[in-house]
Amino acid sequence: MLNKNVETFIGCDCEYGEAEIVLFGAPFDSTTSFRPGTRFASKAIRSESFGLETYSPYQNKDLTDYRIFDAGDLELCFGNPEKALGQIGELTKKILKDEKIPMMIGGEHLVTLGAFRPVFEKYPEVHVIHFDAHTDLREEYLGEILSHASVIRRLWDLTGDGKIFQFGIRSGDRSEFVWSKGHTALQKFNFDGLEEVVEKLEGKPVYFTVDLDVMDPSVFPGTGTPEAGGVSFLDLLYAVLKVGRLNIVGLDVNELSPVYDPSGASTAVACKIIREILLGIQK
Ligand SMILES: [Mn+2]
Repeated sequence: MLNKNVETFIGCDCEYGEAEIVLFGAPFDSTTSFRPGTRFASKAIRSESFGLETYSPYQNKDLTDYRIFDAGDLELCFGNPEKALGQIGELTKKILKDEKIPMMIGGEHLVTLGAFRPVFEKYPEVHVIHFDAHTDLREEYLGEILSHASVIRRLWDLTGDGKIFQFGIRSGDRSEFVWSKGHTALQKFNFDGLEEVVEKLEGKPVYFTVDLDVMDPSVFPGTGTPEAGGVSFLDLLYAVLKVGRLNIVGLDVNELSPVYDPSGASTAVACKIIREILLGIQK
């Protein structure tokens, strides 16, 4: 029998109606401050995912045992962040309405705001776990409040104090670190304290956002704003597995820039983390 040429992330080929998780790409990088290119990430990730096995020896689970639908990429409006965020929000809203978990592949980190708005609408008590090298807490960046450098601050506008838990952070303006005190829980450099946060948030709805630049540039150089002093692949993997125990109601992985990945290794790292996240959130 012949099949249509439709490329999905490896092992994510169930029908929409049956899916528990819906994967989609948000190829948007209009507010990237340093080196753009994340708009190419979701396509590269789908294509390179076929270099992976569907089976994870870390978790003894296989993607083919689960119901994951890959909706492909949104066609987003470049140059108009609010419009693009609206498009992301509409799709996320539909997925949530159908009682499925949206998992978005960015794109630059601003796309998180688009997916988070309808998640917050559905779960006003939602908490956020944020892995990143950067605080992303600026009130505005170069006069723009919608920026990949201010995305977590925009999430805070919605959630208020005490709901956002940041890990791996090692870069930001001094004022962002000062501001974070009392507003977010910010763990510098690593995942210390994650276990306690996971215990505290057990059973509560959680949105999980992973900026892949949380990893060290020696592991993951293919990103727009590389930041030395990051975590290893295994650090991130074990952290992801801890977060996977929670009631994840929406999530995203962002900031791979294939343009800066001539060896393909960063894309391979991104694919593997996505596989482990998809398997890790299965109960
Ligand atoms: Mn970052």
